[in-house]
Amino acid sequence: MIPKSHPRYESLLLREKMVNAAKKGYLADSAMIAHGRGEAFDYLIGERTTFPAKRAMYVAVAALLLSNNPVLSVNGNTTALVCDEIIELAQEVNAKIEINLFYRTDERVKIISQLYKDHGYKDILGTLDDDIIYLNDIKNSRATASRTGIFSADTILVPLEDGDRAEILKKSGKNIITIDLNPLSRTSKMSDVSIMDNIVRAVPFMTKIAKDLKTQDKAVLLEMVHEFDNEENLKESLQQIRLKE
Ligand code: PTJ
Repeated sequence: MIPKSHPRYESLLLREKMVNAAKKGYLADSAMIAHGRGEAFDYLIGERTTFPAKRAMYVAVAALLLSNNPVLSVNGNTTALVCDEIIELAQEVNAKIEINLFYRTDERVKIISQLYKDHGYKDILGTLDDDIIYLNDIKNSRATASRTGIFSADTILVPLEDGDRAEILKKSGKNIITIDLNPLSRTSKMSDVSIMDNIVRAVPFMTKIAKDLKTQDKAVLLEMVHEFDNEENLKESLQQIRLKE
């Protein structure tokens, strides 16, 4: 039991979520390392949502709302930290949720799909009985793409991953959004919209934005997307990293 008075209470709660997920058997062995990297970057931005991150979130939500078949891709870490919040966001922007794992095993897929079902989301994609296509250019387990999900999606949220998938999905004409505390990651650099924020702050904030943007004209959303410059926004994000008191 972590006392609320502990100065690192919020951060310790997240660690506890990760530990519990590991005990349930659905985290990758290296998930804690990835989480620790995230913690370090979060510390350096003052564990707050920065202005460039907010701007990116507005654009990301606009893009999701404009899409015909948006998909939120979830892995072990994302599920451990924001399972309920991802379900809420999916409902708000009318997106599908698909399991996509770098360290894919049948056992992990089974536990994660059951978890989403237990949390009230029945239509989870990327499961063992789904119609899965393996994307040729991705030479690891992240190649899985559900026929009705990632394979045919026009916009995909790929949070908490670093690798070649964003680039390959983008080359196939899809619009890619990431949430990644590391603005230097390959995925952040290759995505169309990169949100440098902790996923635990970003996803609920995006749901709030969606409630607001849903009432806007399509033309307004299109303008937001067209005006956004991810490279410029990432530069601004990098400037938020404080190396001095
Ligand atoms: O569940 P699997 O098998 O798909 O594996 C998941 C991990 C995360 C282990 C796998 O995708 C991996 O190894 O990822 P990387 O290459 O370590 O990239 C994870 C990225 O997420 C890093 O750039 C971290 O900075 C970032 N990150 C970690 N925790 C958070 C985060 N970004 C936002 N919020 C976080 N809480």
